[in-house]
Amino acid sequence: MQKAIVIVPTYNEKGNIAKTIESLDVIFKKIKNWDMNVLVVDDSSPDGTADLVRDLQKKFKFAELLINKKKSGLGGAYLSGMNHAFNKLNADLVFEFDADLSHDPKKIPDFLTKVDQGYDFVLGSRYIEGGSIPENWGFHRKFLSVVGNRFINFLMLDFSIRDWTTGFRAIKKEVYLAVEKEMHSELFSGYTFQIGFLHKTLRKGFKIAEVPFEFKDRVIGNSKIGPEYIKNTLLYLMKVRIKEILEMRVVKFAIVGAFGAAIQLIALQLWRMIFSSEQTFVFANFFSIETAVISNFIWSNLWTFKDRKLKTSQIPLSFLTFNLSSAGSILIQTVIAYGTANLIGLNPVFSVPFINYVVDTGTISSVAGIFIGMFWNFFAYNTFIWKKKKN
Ligand SMILES: Nc1nc2c(ncn2[C@@H]2O[C@H](COP(=O)(O)OP(=O)(O)OP(=O)(O)O)[C@@H](O)[C@H]2O)c(=O)[nH]1
Ligand SMILES: [Mg+2]
Repeated sequence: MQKAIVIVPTYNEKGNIAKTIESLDVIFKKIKNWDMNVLVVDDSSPDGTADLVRDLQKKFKFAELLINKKKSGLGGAYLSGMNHAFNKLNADLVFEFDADLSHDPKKIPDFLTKVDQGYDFVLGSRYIEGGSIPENWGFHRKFLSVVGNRFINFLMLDFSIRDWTTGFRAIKKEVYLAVEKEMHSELFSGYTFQIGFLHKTLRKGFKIAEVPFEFKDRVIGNSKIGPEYIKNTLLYLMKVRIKEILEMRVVKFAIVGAFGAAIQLIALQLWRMIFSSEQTFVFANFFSIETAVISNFIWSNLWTFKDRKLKTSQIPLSFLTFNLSSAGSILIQTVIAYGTANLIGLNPVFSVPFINYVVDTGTISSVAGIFIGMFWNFFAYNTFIWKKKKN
């Protein structure tokens, strides 16, 4: 039989822990296909939570206790708890479960069903059908929780998960082993642990499911969560997303291209110091284009396609191809402009208010030409110059 351990972190939960363990016992008795256990992780709570747990252990044989000498924060408590559960107690699955009666133990069998169906990570969700947050929460708290989670959806461009910040979770050993090494940072010692762990699980391609539950407010004891929690969680996710977006090849390509356009304008001014007459302007123009092409080639090789970096011996031929590709892009733009002027004519389409700028079919075809030219370049770089390495 597979072993599941419900990890319950506690800090000053003397008033709640007995009830929590009793209610877990009730539900454990109904679960037949999993070996169910509890691991309380107490950070030496000054209120003596640990002593009470030791007392309870006499009656509830499934309960283990792990004590951290110092207060280690929620993330610290879960990391030490998971390490103990998976490596010492041979768990196959752990639950994250609050000691303050906020999480409904009756939902545990639903989590197990999802795991039996092949999911690796199950979230107790307040924001899917059947789930809820307490009605008595003030507007402020409701707003932050609901809007915060929807904001995370947009930030992640992922709408499959509804409750990113929930603390009621089931996590398989495989997930823990894959993610754990990246979690030992000061950054994850507190509540950022939850969003960090979930994000990394998602990125590693594990199967995630949600089951609904009705979140109950704590009645006894104090919430340890502070306002920094929301700030830190969102800051963390924004940083991660900016990093992820900057790592996307198309985004790098666009940045290199924009940088190249700026280089071209600056280079034009410099080359005009040498080719200063009207007759030689065409040289200044040509050399400024070539300066930008060289810059684009270098940055593409060092950054955009750094995973497919060219060998020194490949550079001359590749640089030639790169020039041909750029020329192709200019040709595309010219053909589109020429075609538009000759076939449709330069007719006004609309005028921009305040600046009285008239957008005509010529403007539109130029913009379209730039995009189609960029598309061509990106295609050409990928297919002819920085070809995907065969493995
Ligand atoms: N071991 C340990 N447990 C902690 C720590 N901080 C919080 N906890 C426990 O983690 C669980 C969740 O903490 P709460 O303070 O209830 O935070 P919350 O549930 O997110 O917030 P509320 O909605 O206000 O209840 C509880 O069981 C706490 O006792 C900590 O530093 N160490
Ligand atoms: Mg709580």
